[in-house]
Amino acid sequence: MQRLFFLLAAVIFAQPALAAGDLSRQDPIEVTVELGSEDGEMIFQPEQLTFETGKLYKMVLVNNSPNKHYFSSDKFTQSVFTRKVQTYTPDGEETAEIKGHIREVEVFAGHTAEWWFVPVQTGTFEDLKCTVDGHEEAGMVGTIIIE
Ligand SMILES: [Cu+2]
Repeated sequence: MQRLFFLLAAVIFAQPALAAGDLSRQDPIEVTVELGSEDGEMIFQPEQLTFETGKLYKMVLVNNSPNKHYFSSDKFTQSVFTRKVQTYTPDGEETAEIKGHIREVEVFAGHTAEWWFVPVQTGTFEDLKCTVDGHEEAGMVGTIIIE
C-alpha cells in the first residue's frame, strides 16, 4: 500500500508544470528606483537592478530630486513585455496610464511613474542611463540584470 502511494506520488509529481496562465496578471513584485537624489546628485538608486523572467514587476520610479530624469535602456525594453506605465503627481494623483511598448520613461521633478512589466529574455544590460544632457556623464548610469 505504501509502495503504491509512493508510485502514485511519483507519477503525479513527474507531470510537467503547467504554464501559469496570464503572466501579466500576477501579483506584482514591487521594486523602487530613485532617480537622482534630493540634493541633486546624478544617480540611480540602486544602480544595479535584478529581475527574473516570467514574473510581474511594478518598478516604481521616484524622482525626489530638483531635476527631471529619464530611465532609459534599449536592451532592457527589448527584453520585457510592458503591461502599462502609470504616472502620478507629487500629491499622488494619477495622471496617465500608458499601454504598449515603452522605450524610455521621463519622470518630472517630484513625480512618480510605475512601470509594470514581465521580463521575457535574460541578459546583463549596461546601457541604463538618464538621457538628459550631461546626466550620463555626471554618473547617472546603471546595470540591469535579467536572470
Ligand atoms: Cu537625469
